[in-house]
Order: sequence, then structure tokens, then C-alpha cells
Amino acid sequence: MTDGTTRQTRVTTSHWGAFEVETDGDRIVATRPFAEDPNPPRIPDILPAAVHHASRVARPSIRAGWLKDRSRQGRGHEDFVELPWDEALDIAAQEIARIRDTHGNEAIFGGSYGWSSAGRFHHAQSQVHRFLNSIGGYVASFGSYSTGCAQSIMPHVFGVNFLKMLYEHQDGWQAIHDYTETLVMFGGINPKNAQVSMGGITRHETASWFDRFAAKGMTRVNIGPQRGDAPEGCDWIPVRPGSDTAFMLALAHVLESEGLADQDFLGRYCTGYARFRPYLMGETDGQPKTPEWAAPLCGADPQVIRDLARRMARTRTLITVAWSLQRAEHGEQPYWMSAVLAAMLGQIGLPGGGVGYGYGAIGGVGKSLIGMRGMTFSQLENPVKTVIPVARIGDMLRNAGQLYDFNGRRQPYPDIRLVYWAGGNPYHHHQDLNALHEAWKTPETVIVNEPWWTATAKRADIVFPATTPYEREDIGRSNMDDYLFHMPQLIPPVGEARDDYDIFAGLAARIGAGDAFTEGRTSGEWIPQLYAEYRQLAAAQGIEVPDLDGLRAMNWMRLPIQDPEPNKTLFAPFRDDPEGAALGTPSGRIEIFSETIAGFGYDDCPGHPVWLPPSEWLGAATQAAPLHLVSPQPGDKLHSQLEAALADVEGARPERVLIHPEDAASRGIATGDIVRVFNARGACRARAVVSEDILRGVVALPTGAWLGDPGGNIDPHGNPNVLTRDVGTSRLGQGCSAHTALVEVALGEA
Ligand SMILES: Nc1nc2c(c(=O)[nH]1)N[C@H]1C(S)=C(S)[C@@H](COP(=O)(O)OP(=O)(O)OC[C@H]3O[C@@H](n4cnc5c(=O)[nH]c(N)nc54)[C@H](O)[C@@H]3O)O[C@H]1N2
Ligand SMILES: Nc1nc2c(c(=O)[nH]1)N[C@H]1C(S)=C(S)[C@@H](COP(=O)(O)OP(=O)(O)OC[C@H]3O[C@@H](n4cnc5c(=O)[nH]c(N)nc54)[C@H](O)[C@@H]3O)O[C@H]1N2
Ligand SMILES: [Mo]
Repeated sequence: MTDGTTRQTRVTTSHWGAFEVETDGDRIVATRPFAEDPNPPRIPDILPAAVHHASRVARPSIRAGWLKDRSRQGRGHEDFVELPWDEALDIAAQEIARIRDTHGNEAIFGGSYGWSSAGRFHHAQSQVHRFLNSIGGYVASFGSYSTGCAQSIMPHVFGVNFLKMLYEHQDGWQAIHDYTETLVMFGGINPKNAQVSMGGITRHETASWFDRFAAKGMTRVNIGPQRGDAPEGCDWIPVRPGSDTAFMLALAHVLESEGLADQDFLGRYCTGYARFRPYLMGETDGQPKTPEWAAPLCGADPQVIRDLARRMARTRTLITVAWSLQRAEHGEQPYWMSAVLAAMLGQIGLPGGGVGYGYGAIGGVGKSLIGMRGMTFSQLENPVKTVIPVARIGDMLRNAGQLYDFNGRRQPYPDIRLVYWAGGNPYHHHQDLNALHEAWKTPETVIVNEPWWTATAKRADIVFPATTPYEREDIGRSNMDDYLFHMPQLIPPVGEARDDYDIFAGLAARIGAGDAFTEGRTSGEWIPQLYAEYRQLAAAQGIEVPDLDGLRAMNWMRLPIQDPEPNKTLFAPFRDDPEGAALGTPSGRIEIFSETIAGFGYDDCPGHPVWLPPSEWLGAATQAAPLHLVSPQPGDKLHSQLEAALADVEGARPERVLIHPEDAASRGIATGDIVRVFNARGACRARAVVSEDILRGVVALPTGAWLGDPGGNIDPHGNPNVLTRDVGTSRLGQGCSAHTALVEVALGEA
């Protein structure tokens, strides 16, 4: 749409969905909601300010000390020298080649975890992986910060790929609406988080579904530390973070002791209940896992637990578990135990019954839509086979050559000399950032592609300015969505920014791998090529999409994809035919006891689910650190993205911390006060919000505030990862355990 001046409005998409962008010449001047989205996020409001922010990286930059004599000291402290592109690319290419030729590709860490931006071609992580593969490979990472622990434990329990189960097989919202009578949500289901999905969900409907659940009279129970984790109107059973396994065991104890457990289901579809039952009933350790036992651990009333267990047995019940529960020490246990609890209820395989994971974590879960794949830019083959669990990067940098356990294997950490990051912000996402800063001194060189001077860019040696999606053409689509977008180049690159593709093409050419990386194409040639492949794939499925010029003219289209199975039910085929549709576990059944896991001999993840108190939780509160910190996802943005401009908004930083009135009163804290949140690992500032909606003893500080510059002993903006623990969930999952942390809060800035 043009109004005769230089103003134009077009649609683009992102991980938080589609939105309109108004440009005036080479500037983005406004964003507006996408008309087809019933519940459009406000996240893009700040985007014009962020894209043109002074904190954009203007030109290739190399840290002064590194440029002078490759000094590793001063990483994060020193000024950068700006260089012309050719010179900076020459220097970086020489350094990459030097490290590869001296230490081998095993010395290059290219895991480069992070969400970067939507858009199928210019996906930064795919680009960096392809580049590193074109020059001989790199050390990669397994799993995600989101679900790393679940990705390791759940295949042992259900014999399926965890993410495939979630996105392709779990009951959709329609089935839940039609069949579920009681929805038991551990960690809630939060429409705030469902705004976001990989590649974007165009119609944000989670909140509308909850309105329909309420209208139908469905019982909706949120179990966790915060009322606000579920939509308004849900019942709330406040429980302490890290205690869910005790709560679930108590529910299981009621089922078993009152004859409510479905013994037929347990016998026919499961293995190992006979090994688990003695533990549950206290025959092995003298401690029956009764509601009275669980009550002081989780802070819930025993009668509330008993009533809920009876109700769950009486009605069609879906247990849902937020990803946050496995982003904690022993995160394997609530995940496994929720499966056991669902098995005891005997409703697995019935519509609207059983168990499901990550509803509300991202918008795609529950959408019940499996769209077409395609538009994938190949990352090529990685000849290096060394892979670390994604959240173990600090351990890797600290412990080169040392052995560690991971899901039944024992392997050494590689000796990393070069770190290349594109599309992620480890100084946002990693735990115990002060400890990371020490570990970060070990590699010889750190190279980062970034649009903004993030904390990670500031702690690199070489920084290449990358474009944002608004500065390049791309195609937007997600498997979990029924829209297709042409993402036009809206403005020219800001400063001297280049696309990741062009940065890597420039480096690859200098290392003699130009053809391997580009296959002789520019990005302007790759997009038509990949789109043509996608179009063919679509045609083969009977779906007609226009050619690229046609899509360019349309900007976006709704795809005529219908879920072939809107009422699909997780594990229904298995329920119908347990032999013919046996699960992929060693027994072919749901494993309540796993011989495989027992065989690993891990005391932090034995052969059946158990209650293992975390090392930091309210049951182990100390005088120095009496409060439990949870660090949820921010509602007003995606992780640390767009933070540059958000931080400018009056009163927005430091980030807000939610605290219970009694905890606030005993510390003399009122809403709006600047406080210090601290423990032995670090300290940050935050702005207090006093609220009854959080359990006493718990504080919630969202992630995403940019870490301040090194040197100070307090982070001024409120980044919770100066407080969190950098320890794997267990030797089995080795996931991120961010939600396990004790802190103290005090009035004042000091
Ligand atoms: N305490 C605590 N910590 C957590 C969590 C928690 O619950 N608590 N959650 C964890 C989870 S689940 C996750 S997923 C992580 C998220 O952590 P990240 O995914 O690392 O966070 P983002 O801020 O999305 O980082 C993406 C970066 O890519 C940059 N970028 C965007 N587009 C482009 C591009 O086209 N090219 C390049 N080169 N760069 C681009 C952005 O500017 C941004 O700096 O955080 C984890 N950390
Ligand atoms: N707006 C927005 N949405 C996002 C993101 C974003 O950055 N912004 N990030 C996306 C990403 S990458 C991910 S992985 C998902 C994450 O999705 P989740 O893992 O579901 O989200 P969190 O926000 O970490 O945690 C949800 C809630 O869990 C509760 N909780 C913490 N510990 C416990 C516990 O031990 N027991 C119980 N019962 N509850 C607990 C906390 O109160 C917290 O508010 O969110 C996605 N959605
Ligand atoms: Mo995540």
C-alpha cells in the first residue's frame, strides 16, 4: 500500500507472528497488528526504535588487544577498532584457517545456540553451521535450553522423539475442548509465552481457547509458584518450585491406596509398576509418599492433594507439564513422574486424557496443524562427530579433555580454541554468567555476527555487523502454521551491516571453500531456488502456491492446509493395539521402570522416578539466600531481542521482580522500589512489584535484560543469569537448570 509519498506498509513475519511495517524511505517508522491475528502481540511496538538504535553494530570491529597481539585479556573490557569489510574478513579468515590447521576442526565450537530471527533462508544458525561444515566441520551441541532434559529422558519412557511427540501427536486444543473435564497444569499454560513459536504462529488463539474451556465449565488447575502462569479464572494451587515430583507422588499414593489406580492399564501397557509401587508405598525406604509427606515439601494442603487425586480419577483428566519444570535440577523426575501418574489414571490414549508437555510454552503446541516442510537451506555434512549437551558450554570451556557423563555415555570435553556465534546471545541465555565470563577467557578467538552490541558481541574479539530480517528478502513459514509469507526487504542495511550469508561467503572464499559454501549462488539466487523446491513439494501435496513473483505481489497468503486429524489423540494407536503399535522403548511399553536407565547407575537419575530434593530450593533455604528465584520468559519481547530500545523506555530498567507482600514487608520493600537481588554467584538490580500472585518465599525475575558491562559487581539492568546455577539437570539429561536458585533481596541499590 502506498499513499503517494515515500510511505509504504507491508507485512512481514517473525517468531512472535506477523505484523505490518510502515516505512518511510530507508526508515521503519511504525508497526501495526496483522489483521488476521485475533490476539496480536505487542512485541513489535518497540521494533522501529530497536532497528535504528544507536546500539546497532555499524561496521566490522576488532578488539584492540586482540588486533595488537592476539591477547585474550581484556575480552569484554577493551575498545574495538573499526575496519573496512575486506580487511576484517581477511583477518578473520586467516585466524579461522590458522586455528583449523594447527588444532583441527575439533577445536572450533560452532554450536551457536540461539533463536536469531525467523525467515527460512537467512537463519543465522543454519548459515554458520553450513559455513563451518564447508571448511571441515565443528563441535556441535545437542538439544535446546528449552527442552534439553526432556529430549534425553522422554525417549526412555515413551520410546518417541520428544519434540515429534509434542508437535505432531499430542491432542490439539479442539480435542481438549471437546473431551477434557479436568485440566491439571503443572507450571501453568501461559498465553504470554504462546505468543512465540519457531517461525511464528499467525493466529494467536491460546487465550481464546481458555475462554472456551471456561465457558464449558472445564476445571482448570494451575499448580506452581505463580497465579499468573495460567489465564485468569483458573484455580491455583501454589507449590514451591522444584517440588512437583513430591506433589505428583502424593497424587499417585492416593490413587494406589484408594484403589483408584488403573491396574489393567498398568499391566497391559506399562512395564515396571511392580518395581515402582514399593517405593511409592514406602516399602523400600520406610516413607510412604502420602499427601501428609508431600505437604511440607511442596507447601500444599494434604486435603487439596487428596481431593485433586480423586477428581482426576473420576473425570477425563489431562495432565500438562510446562517446559520450565525440566529446566531445573532433577528436571527428569517431574517429567517421568507425570507419565507414571497419567499411566496410573489409565487415560493415556483416550481423547483429552493422559499427559502432554509444553502447551503454552510456544504457540505451536496444541495448534494441531502439521504443515508442509521445505524451504530448508542445507547445513551440509559435519565431519566432526563431537557434540556437547547445549547447556554445558561453560563446563566444556573450563574442562577440556575431562570426562563427563551424558545419557549413558562417558566422553571427554573437546579442547576449544575458536568460538563462532551467529544468531544467539550466550550472555543472555547461559546460567551463572560471572562463571561463564571466566570460562570465556580460554578460547584463543571469539567471533560473533550480530546486529546489535549485545553483551556477547561486546565480549567477542571480532564482531561482524549482521542485517535484521527487515533489511533483506526472505520467505516466512512454519510447519505449525497455515500462512506463507514473502518477507520483503523493507529498508536498506543499517550502517554497513551485511547478511550472514554474505559474511560467510566472504570468509569461505578466503579459506578456499567458497564454492562449497555458495555452490556458485548469491542469496538473490538461492531464494528463488529454494522457493521453487518448496512450490514443487506443495504441488505434490495438492497445494497450489504462486511463483515467487506472484508471492512477492501478494505479500502473504493463507494456505489451504487442514489438520487431517483435528481430534488426534496421543498414543491412541498404541492403546488400540499395544502389540501391533508397540512403543519404541526396549519393552515396547511405557517404562515406569527403565532397565536402561537403571543400568547407567546414576544416583541423580535412578531406574524409576523418585523424589530428589534439589540442592537449592525452599527446603534448603539459608539465611544468606532464603528466597527461591524463578526466571521466566519475558512477556514483552523474545528473550534478549529488541532490548536495546526497551531499555530506553522510562522506568523499564532495571527489570521488575515479583515478590510476595510478606517477603516485601519484612525487608521494607514497596512496589516501585529499586532492590538488589543477590547470592554468592552474583547480584543484579531490579524494580520490586509486590503481589499476592506469587507464593511466599518465591521471587520471579524474567530473563532478557542485557547484561551490563563487566567490571561492576552488580548487574544494573536485572539479568537473572548472574544468579542462576550452571549445573546440568542430572548426568542423564545434562540440561539447563536455570529455575533452581536461591537468592536474597534487599532494599536499595548498593
Ligand atoms: N535464567 C534463565 N535463563 C534462560 C532461560 C530461563 O528460563 N531462565 N531460558 C532459556 C531458553 S529456553 C532459551 S531458548 C534461551 C534463549 O537464548 P537466545 O536464543 O540466545 O536469546 P535471543 O535473545 O533470542 O538471542 C538471539 C540473538 O540473535 C540475534 N539475531 C537476530 N537476528 C539475527 C540475524 O539475522 N543474524 C545474526 N547474526 N544474529 C541475529 C539477536 O540480536 C540476539 O542477540 O535462553 C535460556 N536462558
Ligand atoms: N513472550 C515470550 N514468549 C516466549 C519466549 C519469550 O522469550 N518471550 N520464549 C519461548 C521459549 S524459547 C521457550 S523455551 C518457552 C518456555 O516456556 P516455559 O518453560 O513454559 O516458560 P517459563 O516462562 O520459563 O516458565 C513458566 C512458569 O513456570 C513456573 N515455574 C518455574 N519453576 C517451576 C517449578 O519448579 N514448578 C512449577 N510448577 N512451576 C515452575 C514459573 O512460575 C514460570 O512463570 O517460552 C517461549 N515463549
Ligand atoms: Mo527456549
